[in-house]
Amino acid sequence: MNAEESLHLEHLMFVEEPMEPGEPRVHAAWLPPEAFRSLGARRVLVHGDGLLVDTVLNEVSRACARYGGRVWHSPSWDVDVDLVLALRGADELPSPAVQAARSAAEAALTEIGGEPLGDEGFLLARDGEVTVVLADAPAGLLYGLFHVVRLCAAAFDPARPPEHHRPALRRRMLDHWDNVAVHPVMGQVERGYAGGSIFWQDGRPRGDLARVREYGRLLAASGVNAISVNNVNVARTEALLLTDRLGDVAEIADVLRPYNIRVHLSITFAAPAVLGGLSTADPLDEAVRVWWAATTRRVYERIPDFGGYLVKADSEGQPGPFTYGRDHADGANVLAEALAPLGGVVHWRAFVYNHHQDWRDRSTDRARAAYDHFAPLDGRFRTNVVVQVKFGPVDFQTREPVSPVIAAMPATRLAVELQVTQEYTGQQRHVCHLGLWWGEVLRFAPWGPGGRTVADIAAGESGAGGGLVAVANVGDDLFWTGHPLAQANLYTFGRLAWDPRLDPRAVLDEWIALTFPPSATAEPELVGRTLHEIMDDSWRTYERYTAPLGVGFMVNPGDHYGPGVDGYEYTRWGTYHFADRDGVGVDRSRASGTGFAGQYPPYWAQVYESPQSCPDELLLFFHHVPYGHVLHSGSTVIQHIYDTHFAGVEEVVAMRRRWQTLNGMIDPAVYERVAERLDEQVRCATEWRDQINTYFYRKSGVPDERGRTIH
Ligand code: GCV
Repeated sequence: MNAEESLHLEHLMFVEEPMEPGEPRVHAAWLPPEAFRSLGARRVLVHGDGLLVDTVLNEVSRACARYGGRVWHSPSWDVDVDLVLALRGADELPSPAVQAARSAAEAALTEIGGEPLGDEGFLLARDGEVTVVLADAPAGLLYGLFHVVRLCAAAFDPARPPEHHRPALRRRMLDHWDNVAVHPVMGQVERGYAGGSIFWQDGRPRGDLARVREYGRLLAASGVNAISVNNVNVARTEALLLTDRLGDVAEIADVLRPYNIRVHLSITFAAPAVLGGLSTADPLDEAVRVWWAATTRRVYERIPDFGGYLVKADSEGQPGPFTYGRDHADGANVLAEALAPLGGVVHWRAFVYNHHQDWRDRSTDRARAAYDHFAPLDGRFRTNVVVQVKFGPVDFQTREPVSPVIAAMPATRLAVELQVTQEYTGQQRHVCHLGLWWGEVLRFAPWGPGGRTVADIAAGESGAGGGLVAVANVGDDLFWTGHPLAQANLYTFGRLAWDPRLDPRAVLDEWIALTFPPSATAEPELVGRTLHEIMDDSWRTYERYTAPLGVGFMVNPGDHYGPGVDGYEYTRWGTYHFADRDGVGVDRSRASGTGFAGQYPPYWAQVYESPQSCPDELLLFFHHVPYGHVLHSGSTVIQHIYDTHFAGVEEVVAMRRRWQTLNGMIDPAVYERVAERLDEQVRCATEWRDQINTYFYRKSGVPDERGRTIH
């Protein structure tokens, strides 16, 4: 590619102008101007009013200004158009042709079932030469617009049958573990791998609201509709966001509102004492109750559509109701009572365990903790409490079983929490596309095959469930996520939260087509194929060179990057693998272990109970077995460890080779950043392979049957 061509590509892939004068241009992620080409070249009528309709109008106007189309805002026009985006409740349209198309779309809706479109749903239908998007509410129009963008020319295909979309999950939320003040150990963003925070800097708002607005656009285009703006570990400065610094939160809410994103806040349970000057934060104390009610009212005076509170209580040193002899239901309910009349929710995290465990004590099992704490409280939470459960019982490991809490609280609204930020999956230095993994989790049926799934539980009856939440992976990095390919994890989270039945590979296709638009990419087919080859299986590749068979936490303590096989083995964190000269793994059976397997409904309790029926990929999570134990795959445990670690590194080397074939075909800045990171991935994967293989060879004394180098 010559200099002029590369300048041209950069122009198409970055947002039009630097967001602040003098700032470098930020990568446009999945909304480059070029992704709007098909829409922007058409005649578009937007029909309806309101803040979100204005957003739609602005998006369409921007696209049309760039690509030569035209836009009208009804009702005063009698025009011929290619696309109508209309609110159903809005008046008749003056143009007979356009009104006819709109009526035809109404008829199509009746034909495909006539279900209400709901607060966020939309219909897309064709009538003759016109594409019509109908919505009952402005948010539906916004999501309909981004659907048209995603479909590109296909949205205008005369043969396209009518389609009705509405989100399966009502709340689709990202939690930012962003600190306002830089934390001495965790920095500006806890577990952040993409630079600083887009919201906060050195104790103050970062002040770049244009960047926040751009973030809102990206989230809306993926389907996300809620964020929390500060870390669940709440220190003194962050606590003040609830009161003295509420204006800073309101500013963010104002900027995100046009994208249908509601803002939530992590609060400290000790707030009545640390902010309110009370002598206690006991949830059953009348003064505490009054304080929460008054404080919450003030929040809503400032932010009328405030989402609610997110709370990490009695967990890893955060204060909570245990201090006062109360339980989690007491704690959550006092906040819920304050929020209920104002339409807010409490997201109360179930990530509660003893982080001062004695490694000598084999009777305590961290995997059991969330269930032991929360399952007995089922039915005690107010209806505006959402208990937020990490998808696995331990802590976002590369492979864990699905948390048994998800099936244990039928009378409670549950949200399932995923981790987009790659704390344990390569920290955005490694390609690790998580869509496939999340798809597996969401489709898991806790009562056995064919039964309700994790996604069904998060959706709840008639959408009343707690939804899906994930820890965000963005920062002030030029590519948003450090590793440009990690943008796909963020996009995929939003899309799966909108519709958990989507095939993650198809979602990746969408992301590729938007981020590397065919019209701006040399050899788009080759680029798409290569990206699939690199990304599709990358989570499994990561698993291969790191954590075999469901064993977790063989990482360096503290930063959790790179191999540290015994890093957590003699610590207080409850994360052990128990490798000795004979075998490895944690016995969590009922018969001889910690009994964790018994926390599942009968089908899975039985499957996980015995090493014979336990799936290979979770064997060491549930059982301590000899190195010679034969897996269902036919390999022994020790040979599996060797084979997967050798294979994992080979796959990473192949990824790097594949990436090199894209040199000159895509935006050079993206190319270079990914190339750099792949070098690091090869280095780090090699280190993993050699340390893990050597460790287990030294423990077991069993040589590799293929005689490869183990140190
Ligand atoms: C925000 C893990 C992480 C912590 C994180 C915690 C949580 O333990 O390492 O950084 O704290 O999870 O989910 O609260």
